[in-house]
Amino acid sequence: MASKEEIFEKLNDAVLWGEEEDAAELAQEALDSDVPPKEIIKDGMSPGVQEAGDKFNEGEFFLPELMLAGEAMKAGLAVVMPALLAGLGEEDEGGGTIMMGTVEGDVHDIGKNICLAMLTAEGFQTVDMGVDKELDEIVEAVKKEKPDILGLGSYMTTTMVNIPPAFERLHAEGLTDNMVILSGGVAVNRRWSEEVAKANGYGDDAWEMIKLCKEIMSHPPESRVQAAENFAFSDLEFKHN
Ligand code: B12
Repeated sequence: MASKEEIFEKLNDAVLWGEEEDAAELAQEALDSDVPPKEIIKDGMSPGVQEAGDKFNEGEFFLPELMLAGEAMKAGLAVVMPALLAGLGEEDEGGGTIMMGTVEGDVHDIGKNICLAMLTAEGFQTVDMGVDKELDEIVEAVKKEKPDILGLGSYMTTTMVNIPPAFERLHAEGLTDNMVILSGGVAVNRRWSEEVAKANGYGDDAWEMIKLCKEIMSHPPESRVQAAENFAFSDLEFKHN
């Protein structure tokens, strides 16, 4: 039987080279070998899609290759997600509603979907706002769902500029009194989230987002913003990352 490392090497390669069927089969092989779903996503597939992005950046990959890598990642995730969600309720109950969406002009959704699935698996109520969301759509969704936490994602330097106006608008409409606002995605970082977007928090990946959301929801509503900012921006371990 192949070792976990061998499966991960092949699985990351399958994602990188856009081999959908192989990605699904190898994800299943990892599950059958009792590798935890979270680990498969984090170490078995995410490095592969990341490398596809690097190759695209370096001019070695073009859009078709990028699309195939995205599809292969989705094929692998489709196999792993049911197992991830089957663990629902076994973890600590976090409680609270978390809504996530991708800002206008941006259709990347794999990272957001991983965050939402992992948060669901941790016992949070989750709402997927979708991708390419304009300001009005974000405001309407917040008014309708009244989440405890809103996470906006941007995955391109051309769309990150749409996060600050969204937060400003939500403030102006009085919608942030009982809601914590987070920013994330590969285009943004901690310092930008704090200083430019004026978010209450940031998460490098789904795992950090879960920790942050648990911390937020362990506080009463009136102290959640402060709790988020302390956790995301004051911790020396994370600062200026
Ligand atoms: C797959 C992919 C695509 C797929 C998307 C498929 C899909 N349904 O999502 C397709 C082929 C459609 C695509 C299209 C494009 N892409 Co693209 N794409 C990627 C790629 C390779 C991977 C993205 C991904 O899924 N990563 C894996 C996930 C797991 O990671 P993640 O998104 O970072 O998410 C994690 C964390 O960030 C965090 N997180 C995510 N969201 C949030 C939100 C909150 C609130 C928090 C707290 C945390 C958090 O948790 C997640 C899980 O741990 C990236 C490269 C990269 N390094 O990311 C380029 C990349 C994002 N794309 C890029 C580009 C340029 C494009 C195109 C413009 C290409 C073109 N010429 O048409 C188009 C734009 C389409 C559009 N309008 O949005 C560039 C952006 C460069 C820039 N300007 O910043 C990148 C960085 C590639 C590169 N290195 O150049 N892309």
